[in-house]
Parts: sequence; structure tokens; C-alpha cells
Amino acid sequence: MMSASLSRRGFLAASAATGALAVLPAVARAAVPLGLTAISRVLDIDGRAAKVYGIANSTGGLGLTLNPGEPFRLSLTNGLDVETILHWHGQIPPNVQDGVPGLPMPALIPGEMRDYDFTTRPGTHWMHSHIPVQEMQLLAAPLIVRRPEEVSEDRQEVVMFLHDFSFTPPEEILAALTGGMGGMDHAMHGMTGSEGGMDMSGMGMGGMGMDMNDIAFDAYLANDRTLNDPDVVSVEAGGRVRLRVINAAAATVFWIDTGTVDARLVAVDGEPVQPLVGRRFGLAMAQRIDLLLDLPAGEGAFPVLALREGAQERAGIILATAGAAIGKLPVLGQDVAPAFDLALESQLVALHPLLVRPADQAPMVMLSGSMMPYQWAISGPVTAKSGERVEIMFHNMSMMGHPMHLHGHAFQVVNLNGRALAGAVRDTVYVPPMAMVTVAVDAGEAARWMLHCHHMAHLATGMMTEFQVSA
Ligand SMILES: [Cu+2]
Repeated sequence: MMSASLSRRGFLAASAATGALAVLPAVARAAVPLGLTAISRVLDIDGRAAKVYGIANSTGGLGLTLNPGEPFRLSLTNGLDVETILHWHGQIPPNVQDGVPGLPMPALIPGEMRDYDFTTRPGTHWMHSHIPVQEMQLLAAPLIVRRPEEVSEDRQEVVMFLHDFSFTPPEEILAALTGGMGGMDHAMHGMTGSEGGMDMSGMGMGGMGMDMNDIAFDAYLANDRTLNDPDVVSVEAGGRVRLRVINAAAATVFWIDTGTVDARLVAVDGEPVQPLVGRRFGLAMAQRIDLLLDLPAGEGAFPVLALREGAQERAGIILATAGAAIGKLPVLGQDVAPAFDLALESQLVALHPLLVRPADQAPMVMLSGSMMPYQWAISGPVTAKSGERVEIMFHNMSMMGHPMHLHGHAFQVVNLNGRALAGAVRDTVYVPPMAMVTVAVDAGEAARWMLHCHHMAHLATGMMTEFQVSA
């Protein structure tokens, strides 16, 4: 019944394997009241049934895509048998709708419905449970708000939603990490840092003793699938694609590799940046990138891979024209992917920077912790008056990198290891081991806003504080 109003590209997008993630035109959407439900579902992970969570919309798909100007006005239902609450990552709702348990609203009890209504921030964003063990079980989905120019541009929108997955219940993973040596090998690789001859070039430290990948997951997923059975997205020969990549993983940094096709990076965390051409872009947990791909003329299959940092595992999707031969790609790549660093961040320039003004205060936030014992910490809280310009310097005193996320605000990256820049505006910034990264932010609504590491095991073991804004 909707097909009459679907454009060809819209039809192609909607008929792809992840049609739920694709876009429906406004005329089709209007008939369906918006709703989201936290659900349980079963994935087939390389032939084995995996019970995970998900977020279904009112048309049965996953997540939400809104058209320009459309408000975030919907009812959220907790369809689980446990309490949950969702955070609208990248959106700046009134604090009461932000979705952190008890900050200020309690989680939804099973069966509870709650209404939301706020003005959206355009871009590639996502939603997820703010309870770490639930996020580790895939209680997460895309949340995309299109810009007018994205509606009118002749580009097929494709979403690549990344996650990591373990058959071991997350509570057991956390217990193994924090419970001393016993059973540790079940959940941990141990110190993988300086082994494997990795190239640690880039800014900052040389990577000596750096720790990566403290959880050994069983699978790495793109659009809920492993590379053994990847999402194959139909594209036209010579097609033009806007690829929205979301790293929803609990504890995995990825490199997005577009293979033989040049990509133009045009947005990070939903915010436009000066276009940057490349074929490999790092993406820490909770970060997003928009890539424009102009595919070569003629038939073909074009994999877009997500390479696990410091490891050989890969996930990916395949953009394929009709009738193209699709080869099998092994889950393990030949090479160990390098460690993520600040090389990409240092090249990003915001298209819409914050106003230049002096900082009212410049607090330092210390990030610390270790694998043994497994304990992570952050100094704080940071306090500010609404409207103040605050320059927060994240000083990482640990040997792991941390993607730092501030709720309720977008900040601009203004200094990397002592070098000033007019960097990207974003909501999650990666702070490598021993690095110093400064972000500028104008304090918003007077409220308590979460400030935390987006590594779920780090968040669960203490790497969270608050940005406390007073009137
Ligand atoms: Cu962390």
C-alpha cells in the first residue's frame, strides 16, 4: 500500500535486507503513529541461536528515521521482563527525557509506556539502553534525522550498524573481568597491546604496553550479521551512496574500510565536517560517520568492512549491483588492524564551529584505571553555570583509550596533545592512552548531565561522572 509513494531509490533501500533501517517517505510515515518498543529477539550467529534485545518501531523495523523537521514525538514501551530506559544518543532533549536511570526519571518497569516529545538534532545518531549489560546485549538501534539536503540529494541511504556480541552473558563477562584471575581467559585476551608487531605510528605515545580489546567477543556484527552471512545491499551500477556508519559496539573500536572505493567523510557524530577523502576511517564506540561513496560504473560487489582494532576480526556489508558475483570474505583478515589514534581527529574541521570566545573555566578531567585490577575511574563532577563556555581537558593517565561522551550537549574538539585546532563538533571523542584532548562546550540546560566513557565495561566499573549545570 505504500509502494505507490516510494521512489525507486526508496524502494531499493526499503527492500534491502535491513529495510527496517531504511527511510520511508513522509507521506507513508504519516499514517503510522510513531512508537518504539524494547523487545527480545533471536539472531542467527553463524548457525547458533543468540537471544538478544532490540528496539522495534511501529512498522516492525528496528530504530527510527525521521524526516527534516519531524519532532521526536512518540511513546516508548518496555516490552522486556526487566526494567529498562533508552538514551537518545546525539539528541539534546530536555534533561527529563534524556534516558539515564534515575537521572532524573526512573527506568521503565516491564510493560510501562512513556511519552517523549522534543525537537530533533539532524544527523546520524542512535539510541541505546543506558544500562551497560543491556547495551552489551544489543539493546540499541539507529536514530537518524535527515537534513533537507539529504532528502533532495540523489543518493541511496545505507545504514551500517556495528556491534560486538558474546554468547557469554554480560554479567559473567563483567564478573570475570573484575573477579581476579579465575576464569579470566574466558572473557579476556590479556595484554594484547605490544604483541603482534602492530604499527603504532600516529600522534602521541608509541603504543608501548597499550591495552586494547579487553573482552574477547564471539562475533562482530554489521546490521546484525557476521561476515559469513553479510547484509548485501542492492545498489545501482555507478550508484551514489550515503553510508551512515554507527559504532554501537560495547567495547570494540573499528576501522571502516571502503576497499577500492574512495569515500568522502562529510559528518562525524551527525555534525558536518569539511569533506575528507580516504578509504579507511577509525570509529570508536558510540561514534558515527557519514561517508559518501560514488561507485564505479558497471556491475560489481563492493564490500565495506569494519576491522577490529588491534586484531584480525572483521564485520561488514556488501554493496552489490543486480547480478554481481559476491565472493565470500573470511571473518579473519590477513593483517592485524592498527590501534586507533588521533590522526583522523586532527584532520577534522567543523563546518559549523562554536562561536569563538574565551573559556570561563577550563577544568581537567583525569581518566585512570587498569586491567589488573579491572577498575576504571574519572575525576569530577564538572560544574558550570548555564551559558558558560567550558573547556574540558580529558587527561588520560591509563594505557587504554576511552571514547568520552557528554550528554545533552555537542562539544567542539579544540586541542589535541597541546596542539590547538578548530576541530569537529561532536558528542563522543576518543582519548588515546596517555593523551590530552580538550573539548569546548557551552553549558546548556541547568541539570545533571552524564559524562562517561562509552566502553560498557569501563562505564560499569566506574568511569562515569556528571556535568552539573546550574542556572
Ligand atoms: Cu574507557
